[in-house]
Amino acid sequence: ESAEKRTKAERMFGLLDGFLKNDSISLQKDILHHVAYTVARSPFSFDDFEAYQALAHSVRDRLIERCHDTQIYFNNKDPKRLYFLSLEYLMGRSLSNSVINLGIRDQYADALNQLGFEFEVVAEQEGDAALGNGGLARLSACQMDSLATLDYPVWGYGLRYQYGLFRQVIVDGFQHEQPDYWLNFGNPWEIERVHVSYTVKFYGTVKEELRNGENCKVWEPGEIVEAVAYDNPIPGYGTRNTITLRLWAAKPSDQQDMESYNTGDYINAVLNRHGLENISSILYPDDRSYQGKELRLKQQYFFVSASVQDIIRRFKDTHSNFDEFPEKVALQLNDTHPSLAIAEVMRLLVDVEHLGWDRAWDMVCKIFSFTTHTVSREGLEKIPVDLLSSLLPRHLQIIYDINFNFMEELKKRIGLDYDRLSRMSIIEEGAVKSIRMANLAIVCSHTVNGVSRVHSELLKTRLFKDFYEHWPHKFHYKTNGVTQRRWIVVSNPGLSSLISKWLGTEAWIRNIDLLTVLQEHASDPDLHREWKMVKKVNKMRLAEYIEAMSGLKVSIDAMFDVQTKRIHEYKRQLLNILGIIHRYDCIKNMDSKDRKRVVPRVCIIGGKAAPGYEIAKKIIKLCYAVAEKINDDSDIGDLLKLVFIPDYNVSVAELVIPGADLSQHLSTAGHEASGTGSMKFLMNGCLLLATEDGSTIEIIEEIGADNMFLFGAKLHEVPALREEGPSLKVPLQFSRVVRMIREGHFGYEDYFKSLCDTIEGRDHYLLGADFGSYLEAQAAADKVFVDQEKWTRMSILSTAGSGRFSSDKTIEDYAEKTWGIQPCRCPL
Ligand code: GP0
Repeated sequence: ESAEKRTKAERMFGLLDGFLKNDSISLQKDILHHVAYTVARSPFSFDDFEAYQALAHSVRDRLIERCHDTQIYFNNKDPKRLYFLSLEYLMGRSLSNSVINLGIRDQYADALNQLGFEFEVVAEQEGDAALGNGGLARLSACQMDSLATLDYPVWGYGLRYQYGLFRQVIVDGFQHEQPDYWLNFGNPWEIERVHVSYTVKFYGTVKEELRNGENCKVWEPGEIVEAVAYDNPIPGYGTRNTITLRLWAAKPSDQQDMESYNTGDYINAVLNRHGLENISSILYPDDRSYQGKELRLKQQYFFVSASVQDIIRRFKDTHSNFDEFPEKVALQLNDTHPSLAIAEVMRLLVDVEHLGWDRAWDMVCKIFSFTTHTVSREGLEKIPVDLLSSLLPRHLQIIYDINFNFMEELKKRIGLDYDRLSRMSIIEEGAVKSIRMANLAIVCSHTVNGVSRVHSELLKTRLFKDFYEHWPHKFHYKTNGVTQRRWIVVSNPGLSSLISKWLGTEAWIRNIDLLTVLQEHASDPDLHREWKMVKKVNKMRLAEYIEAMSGLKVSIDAMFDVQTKRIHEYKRQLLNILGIIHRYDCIKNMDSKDRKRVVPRVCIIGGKAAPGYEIAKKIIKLCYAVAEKINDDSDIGDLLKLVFIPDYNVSVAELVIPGADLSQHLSTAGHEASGTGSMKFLMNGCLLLATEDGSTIEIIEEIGADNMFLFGAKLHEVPALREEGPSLKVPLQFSRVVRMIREGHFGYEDYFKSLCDTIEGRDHYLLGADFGSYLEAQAAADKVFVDQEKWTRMSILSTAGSGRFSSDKTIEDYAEKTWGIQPCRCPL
């Protein structure tokens, strides 16, 4: 029989004629084939979007091929695998990134050319996959790219939201939110796996049953939903390895309530169940605020349960018992959002696999690790016990049991110190009894880390001090990073070829340490000339975008000064705007001789405000109001322009970052856990104007304080300044610009009143205290900009020193110290 099987396999292999070919002719044939049979258009007439679709499908075939080989290889080797659990991924576009990582961008560009299309134009047709909010979500995406490139055996898990992050539309300067129905035009980057599906249960009751003489808990659910897998291939660069990001979508299950179908009300029975798909429909747009919403909790559990079932199923495919489970499986919790996975693993091992509590607990303690991205106690997620008890009754019991054991263990160590016990408890008593998700994650993880060195220190000394004293060995530090494949090679092709030319190799794309070689050339006039040329081209591209979007013409000789990120009070976009008003006011009051000495600036601000965050929305409106005044003022001309770029997302970032001269990172010291935008600007040779906060502290160590513009109160100075409250002395210029807003210089004085009130009186984020040194740093930037040679040198040194902030570094660190995984490289 096996001989028969073998001949059959041989025959099929012969039919497939080996691997897909990547020469230009084969690619052209392939694209046309997809135009005709996938897009179903005439190969003699198709437009840019159809070309994109066909091209994407052609790339998809190649990704599938590699994905398949990678999985077969992993399955044969059976290495320890990492499972990365995150509720958010900001992938942006996939086309350019994929063909670059596959190493066939030029071949595709050539093939398209032969067919009468241009690669860049076709690539522009793709919409963003925005399944996340901000830094945390883009970090997951960068880390997936590094995990694939470094050949780690990994699966990413997440949710396939039907609506990604809202689109920001500005009407009369006010933010409006519109749904992002990104799947409307199809998604060639995912593979629907109709056979990979799991049932996920909600509500109901827990009963006790005697099974084989043992007391077992049996959860009888009140609602059942089906989770279906959608696999998104993530290709590594310079390797055949292509890993999978598996996203779950909710579908009604055919296992539930036969009865409701028998009542005769067939139509309503179907419609009611349709609502279940809503679980995976919307991404919550609030960056770091948790409102104890049931749907959000449902999303978390839905994604976690499907993922954990999938992980256990995969393990059982090749193992007959659980002995090796902790040696083969590592689970990474990206913030607390997926931490119900802990209770879910316990439930499956105890109630379904019947391993017994102690054995299951021992395994849980070996497999989980936890990254927190927040600095403040208010940023920590809590789940009301009432909510959990109705939605997931069995999980609540498990969490209570974990907490009971933990409290008993603690008492043995520290005695009856009730204050401390209640601070460390997973359960928070009080008006609303709730589960502290971070405490749950810390108790059950072997490793806990923050996202920069200073953040990790703050965890030990403030946020999780009690836990650090109890388990010092659990606390590690990691510094975030970003992938140079996306943030240099894809988004800044000019700089990318320039670097390769000067280093004489493209190896830096995999081995970022090589970037430091640029330091040797930092004063070379030839490099300066080419470096400035690249920046100029990128600024032209950005200027065209600004004009197309807003009608505003900007001069590319001006300094492009950029602050793009989510709008938050602590990130202090308001400080930037106050600085711009001050600059405007100064220019207005100058004589023509002094005006000649002003360094022209184009100030660019962009970012989304959470829909319910009123103050953040007012900041956006203020930006528009100020822009209207300045941009229309003929006294000012090209000396100062202000532009707000609407709907900032990954693809807009790819355009904005390479075109920036200066970038601003203004968080009040102690508030930005890490910050990753700064790393992208740094890689692209933008100079940073920044506070000493989060990862900036480590950037200073790499490139030196002389190569950036630093300002503001330091971490240790912040508490005393806050103490002073309304009696704090602030510069006259500060009061003057705030008065201009209050007095209606930019209109809408009633609307802006509450905004001004946040910075006068109790100025929690210390805009007044930092204003003076902010202006000094701005003046220093102007001064250097006039000296283009110095500026260019600093710019080169910024890129040259950015290597430590590659996510490749971060991932290697996690792999070795946290996850204990090894590369597993699929042969070419
Ligand atoms: C942190 F708590 N971050 C949160 C959150 O809810 N969302 C989010 O994006 C960010 C941090 O603020 C950060 O400092 C950090 O670099 C990023 O997570 C990734 O660790 C800057 O955005």
